[in-house]
Amino acid sequence: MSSVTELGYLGMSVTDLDAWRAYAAEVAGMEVVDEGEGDRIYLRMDLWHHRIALIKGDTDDLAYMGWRLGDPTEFEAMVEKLTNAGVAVTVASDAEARERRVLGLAKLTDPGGNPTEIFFGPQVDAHKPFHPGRPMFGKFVTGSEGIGHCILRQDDVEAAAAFYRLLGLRGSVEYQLHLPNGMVAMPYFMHCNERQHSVAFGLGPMEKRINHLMFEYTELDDLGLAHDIVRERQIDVALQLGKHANDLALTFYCANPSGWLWEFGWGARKAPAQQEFYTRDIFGHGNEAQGYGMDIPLQ
Ligand code: MBD
Ligand code: FE
Repeated sequence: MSSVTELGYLGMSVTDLDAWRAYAAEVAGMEVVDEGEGDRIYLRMDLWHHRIALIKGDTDDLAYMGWRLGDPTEFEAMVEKLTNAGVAVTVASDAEARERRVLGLAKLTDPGGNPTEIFFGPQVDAHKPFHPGRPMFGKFVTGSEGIGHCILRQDDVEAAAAFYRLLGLRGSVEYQLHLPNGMVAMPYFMHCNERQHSVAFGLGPMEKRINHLMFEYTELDDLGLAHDIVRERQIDVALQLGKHANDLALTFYCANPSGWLWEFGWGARKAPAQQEFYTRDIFGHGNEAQGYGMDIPLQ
């Protein structure tokens, strides 16, 4: 059975490209690439042409997410598997694949309505060293673990889990969180490689398609430096520094220029072979700035 191998790229619709240029480079340390197209800039995190496309638009939200397959055979097998399961999949034109800097591309929609793509053969600019947007001690954790993880809006958690299972991800509920209103939130986490989770959902209703993107530094000092810069610039922090019980990553969540969250992290463990669940995080992650959909009791 074919399976996606990583969350390879993201597209984001943004209203303020200039604010994003500064944030991505000076706060996160990503490399900004502008090829003069006018309506978009790219963010590099490694040798890939890009990992994130920022596309000027009327909304500040996820535009699409790209799941990688190993080669054309596995790509075709996935298109067939999805089609047989009744999922509408459109194989994209060569022009559309070129726009994404990949060899092959198909477009579909997940049960939450999130534009989803599968692809193979990303353009890797191996000749062009990664040049961070600000000094960095180390690098971003990518490689076989992909870009990071996303928390997505899904009204029907079961349907979402079935869809991502079809793509080849595995996982389940990893927390039972008792909310002040008496309800229990049971977020669902799924993985397709060593990254502990590449996608998660089930945190309740959300205004946007995406709550946060998590990415990871190889060096603790880069997380500390990013945290200093965020505090210095007085950027909203929704969840303070803390350590998650599931992936053991040290992270904090701060607002990006689109008004949703980026989770800056370091030190995650690898995906487990078997499932377990937790009732709280290990330490920290106190709620600070409200209104970003992360007003949940993790500590
Ligand atoms: C995560 O990355 C996360 O975003 C939440 C809410 C819980 C555990 C790990
Ligand atoms: Fe997260």
